[in-house]
Amino acid sequence: MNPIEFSPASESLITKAIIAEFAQELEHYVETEVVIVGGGPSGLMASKELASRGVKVLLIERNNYLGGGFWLGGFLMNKLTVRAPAELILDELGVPYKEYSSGLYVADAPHACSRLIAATCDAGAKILNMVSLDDVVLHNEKVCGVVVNWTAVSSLPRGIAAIDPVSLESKLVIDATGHDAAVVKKLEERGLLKAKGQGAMWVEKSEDLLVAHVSELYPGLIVTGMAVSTAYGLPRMGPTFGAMLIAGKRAAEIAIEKLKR
Ligand code: 48H
Repeated sequence: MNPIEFSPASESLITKAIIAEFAQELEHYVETEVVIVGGGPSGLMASKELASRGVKVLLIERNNYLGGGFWLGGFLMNKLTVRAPAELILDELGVPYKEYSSGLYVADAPHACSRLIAATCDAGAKILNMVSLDDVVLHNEKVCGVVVNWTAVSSLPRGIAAIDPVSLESKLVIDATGHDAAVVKKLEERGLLKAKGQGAMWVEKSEDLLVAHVSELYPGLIVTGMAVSTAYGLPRMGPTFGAMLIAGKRAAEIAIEKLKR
């Protein structure tokens, strides 16, 4: 085998490449059309749909990895399920699956999750990981952006890291933070709305209800994924993900309608 010779580069050149590209991109995304908070299945799906339709979208994720609960099916077992008609989204993403029983499909969670992440990046959505929601920007009773900090900073006690966050402006914000409904909670803390809290398990009812409730919960704030259950008090569905994928698409459709007005 011929020896492989990498092109020359100094240590400082590598550092400069990272700083220059990151700073330029961040500056560009300080004002966007849509900020999506949470990179689980619903947030990724919403980001992919919006970006593929030419919307300027920024996805914020507090972890270093994307995917949220989509890497595992449930109970630490990495097979995920979707119920019809959500297998059509697996088709769109090119995820192989098996029909376990009529209308119930099983796929490898790592395969499905990595395909969804790749599709989101390919569509042109920009991602800020290791960044946590700190607050919302509110102008005249409308959500106009998010206040964020590095997750490493927000996880430290204020006595050690009293470092102010920064703001990112957007026409719309989508809360895709799962059970936490972190953006919704910021409005609740101020008495602007009241989240009902997630209901108990009832698979048969849960997914249809969740998709039907994806909506603009407060001016400028759309909720999707499990945040919808928390906001509206809907039953949970356990480890089945069809509603997350379809709710992400639905959130993107609502956002596009709002952006047109
Ligand atoms: C930045 C944040 C913050 C924050 C959270 O939990 P997720 O996978 O959310 P969904 O709604 O897309 O999917 C829910 C699904 O995974 C699930 O849990 C189901 C179907 N449960 C049913 C049941 O009955 O239990 O992803 C949310 C993402 C995660 O990656 C978080 O790290 C991120 O949001 N996140 N990012 N700032 N404050 N809070």
